[in-house]
Amino acid sequence: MPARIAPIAFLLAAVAAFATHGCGRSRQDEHARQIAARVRTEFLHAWNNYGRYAWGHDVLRPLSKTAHDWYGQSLLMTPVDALDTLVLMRLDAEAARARSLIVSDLSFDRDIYVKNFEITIRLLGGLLSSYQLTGDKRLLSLAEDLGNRLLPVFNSPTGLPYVYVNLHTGQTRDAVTNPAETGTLLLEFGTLSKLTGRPVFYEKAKRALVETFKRRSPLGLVGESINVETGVWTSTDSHISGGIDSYYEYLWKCWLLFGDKDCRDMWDASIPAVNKYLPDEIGGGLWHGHADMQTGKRTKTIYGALDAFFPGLLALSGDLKRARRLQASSFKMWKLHGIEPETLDYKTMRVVARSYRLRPEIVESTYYLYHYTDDPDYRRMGEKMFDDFVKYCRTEAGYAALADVISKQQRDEMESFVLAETFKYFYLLFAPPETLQFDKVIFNTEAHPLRRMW
Ligand code: DMJ
Repeated sequence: MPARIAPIAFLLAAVAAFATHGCGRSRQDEHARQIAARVRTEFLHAWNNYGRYAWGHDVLRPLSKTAHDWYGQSLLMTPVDALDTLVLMRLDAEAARARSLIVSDLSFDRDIYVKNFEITIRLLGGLLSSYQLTGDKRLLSLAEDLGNRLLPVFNSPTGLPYVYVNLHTGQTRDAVTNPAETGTLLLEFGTLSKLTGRPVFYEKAKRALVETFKRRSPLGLVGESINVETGVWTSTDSHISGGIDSYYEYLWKCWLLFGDKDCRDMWDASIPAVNKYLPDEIGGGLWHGHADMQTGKRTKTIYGALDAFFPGLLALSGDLKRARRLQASSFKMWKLHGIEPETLDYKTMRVVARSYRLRPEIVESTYYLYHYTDDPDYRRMGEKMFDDFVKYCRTEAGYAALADVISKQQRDEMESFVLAETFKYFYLLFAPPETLQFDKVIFNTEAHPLRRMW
């Protein structure tokens, strides 16, 4: 090729490649929009059936088409958990109806013992994020009233919260808890402090997080259960699964949301131990198992639906290499029976706990990984998961958990997190990025986006 023609040919080839890539990209985006629309339709199917059979109650039971209230009287668990998803999906009429139900019917002055952790992540988190999205001050007043009623949980000798508190009397009960329940409060309580100008919420929740961290072992690991009166561990099993999971999540996210350096220091002091003692390399794949917090010895080779949040957290904290590898294992777990089990022995690849509770964690991680890598494989992964989710869990009246991922037998359960989290993360994975500006928010552990403003 003559020397003068070479640059022109190169330029033309580059333009053609760019056009093909651009074309491919817009086809992919168009496909993604179609899936986002399907997710929205399916979300609406679940929401409308909640409305038809369980309006005003905590949750819908999708097989019997009945309602269930966690504590015998309703705290509007589903509407509060679902409201910000309704807003993000631009389901404006439904959001307005949910909001008016909440402001007219929700009262926390009730003589019932509630679980502090669940009420904080679902209701306090839901009210705060919906307040920030809508500007409706009544939602903030409800959040503050709830925050006041939850505060007595911290009145233990250690400052670690009791498990239950009576919303009317302030009495507490159940001293044996775990790091997830003691350490997954600061995003919500801290946000409440910032929005009300009352530091007490931040201080109490932060102390609980610090007191948990202070009790880590010399290796840097925390255990699975702890007594809030003595501060002594009652189980030394360490892992990233249920009971510990979101403790790590909040160490990092509280640094991001509040710029609280103590949180970053606690994360920095904790994550090397997690990366050292929990990972297992099996057949070229990376898994995370259990180890004893004192000795670091492997105790179980179990991984499950709850552990699957960890790739997302790794990605958020900048460890994309590990995040990608662990996500590949989560997806392998999903594909084993066409939908993920609650737990799996990754050494034998046998299912240990057979249920699928419509959990969001694997979808959440897929969303984070797609955001950070822009790799279309993560959308393909998400599409496969969404297809399976619809295929096995859709019912005439909503979405039902599976009692058994092998037989695909359904169970009469649709937790509020299905609408708060599972559908929201599916939607955000495929929706245009301007639906929610990722870098402007931090999701609490129930997928309620809290605005980064401090
Ligand atoms: C949710 O309530 C939260 O994500 C919590 O952190 C863990 N479990 C469920 C969803 O699986």
